[in-house]
Amino acid sequence: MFGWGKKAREKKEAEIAAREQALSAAFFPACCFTIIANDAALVGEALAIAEARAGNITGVASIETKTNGNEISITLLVDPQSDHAKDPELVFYSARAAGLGIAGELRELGAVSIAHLARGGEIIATYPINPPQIEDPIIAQQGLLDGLAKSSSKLAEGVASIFTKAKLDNETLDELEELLIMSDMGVEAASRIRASLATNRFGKDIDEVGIKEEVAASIAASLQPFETNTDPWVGGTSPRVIMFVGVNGSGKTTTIGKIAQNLVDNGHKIMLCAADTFRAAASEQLIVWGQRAGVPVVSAASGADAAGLAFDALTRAKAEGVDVLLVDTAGRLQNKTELMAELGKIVRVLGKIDASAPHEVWLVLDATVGQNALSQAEVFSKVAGVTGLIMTKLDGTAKGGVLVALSTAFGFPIRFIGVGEGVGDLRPFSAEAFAKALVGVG
Ligand SMILES: Nc1nc2c(ncn2[C@@H]2O[C@H](COP(=O)(O)OP(=O)(O)O)[C@@H](O)[C@H]2O)c(=O)[nH]1
Ligand SMILES: [Mg+2]
Repeated sequence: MFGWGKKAREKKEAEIAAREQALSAAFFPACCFTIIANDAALVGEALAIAEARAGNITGVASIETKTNGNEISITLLVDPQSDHAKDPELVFYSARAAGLGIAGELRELGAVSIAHLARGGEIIATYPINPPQIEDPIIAQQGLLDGLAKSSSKLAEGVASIFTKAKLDNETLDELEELLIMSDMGVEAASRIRASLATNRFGKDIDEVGIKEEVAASIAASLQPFETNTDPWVGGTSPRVIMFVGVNGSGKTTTIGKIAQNLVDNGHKIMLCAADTFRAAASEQLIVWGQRAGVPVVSAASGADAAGLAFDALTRAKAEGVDVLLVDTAGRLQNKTELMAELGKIVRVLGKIDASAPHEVWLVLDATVGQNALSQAEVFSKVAGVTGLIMTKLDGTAKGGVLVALSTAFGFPIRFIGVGEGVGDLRPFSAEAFAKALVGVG
């Protein structure tokens, strides 16, 4: 009796084991393309394009196709025994990138979206896929503003009004120190400059030009270590991926546009990625800059997954032999947690294609925010691993002195300064030129 019972149990266990094995050997879904043909007559053509592309995506072992009226769905299946089974998310991102190709070929025939699927086939999220728009370049307007001239005036005027005595005394030094602090340079740098001036000129004859030169030299010396001579566009793996971070309105998109044009003019092959998918206007603005420079812009509908888009862009950039990929990002500081998660995900996903990407993360800061730049630098350096600084809007009334405080506090190399809205209004950072302009000496 017991023997009979044991056999039945063994049989049942063997059945379960066989079913489990069959299940684990079965291909599982990673994602699903949904293609809506514009016209019932176009379904066959759209299906042929999509099937041919979908079958060639990395990690895809097989595809399942269904049509329902004008709607085609193509599910991409992964072999559980393959390496890709360990990272189905990667198959999804590769498929998203391939989806751009499908969307590009479908143009007149239909629209495509992609759903990210869990192993059991449930939909995790659905994203539209839009082919990048590449149109004829238009001539960019040159900025009319003349560089740093305005920004220097306040500090320059201040210095001129202080040094009215014949000899340098403590009272004059106090006033200078206060003026430097007021110009956002920070207490530490201001007292360092005061000390160097006291050492070199105390009790000696002073004249306005001489003092300005002394102050400028002292500022230049403190900024010198943050001037960088390394070429950020070459070296390491290709394409170089440079990500731009910073709060809304700091000048990221504009700076990317300026850099793109400069790189194109110098013979580099460039691609832009509009990973600020938060607002439609943000992508449109980058597309306009892309058109001016005549470079492709990888973009998506607003609300699309920024990390997925960055992945698509790098996949394309690699396939097309692009030298430099410039990635724009959103900067909603109001919700730091979400921002951190999004920027972190972009970095992680780019690293799936190239472990060293992004090669640079540049923090774009608006000079007109003064001391606030310090807290922005703190947040972004924590979130995104900043490798360099760009300060914009130094053509206005801004006290660019905060750059001195920033360098002292964070030690980031300073890459560029923005001195206007036009394409030509970007300068590589030079400690000496910056210091002289700030103080107003020629
Ligand atoms: N005057 C001046 N305006 C700038 C500069 N850089 C950017 N802007 C302007 O600042 C505004 C916000 O720039 P945008 O690139 O959209 O900032 P984002 O939100 O960080 O991408 C735009 O009106 C730009 O034209 C600059 O160096 N000087
Ligand atoms: Mg922007």
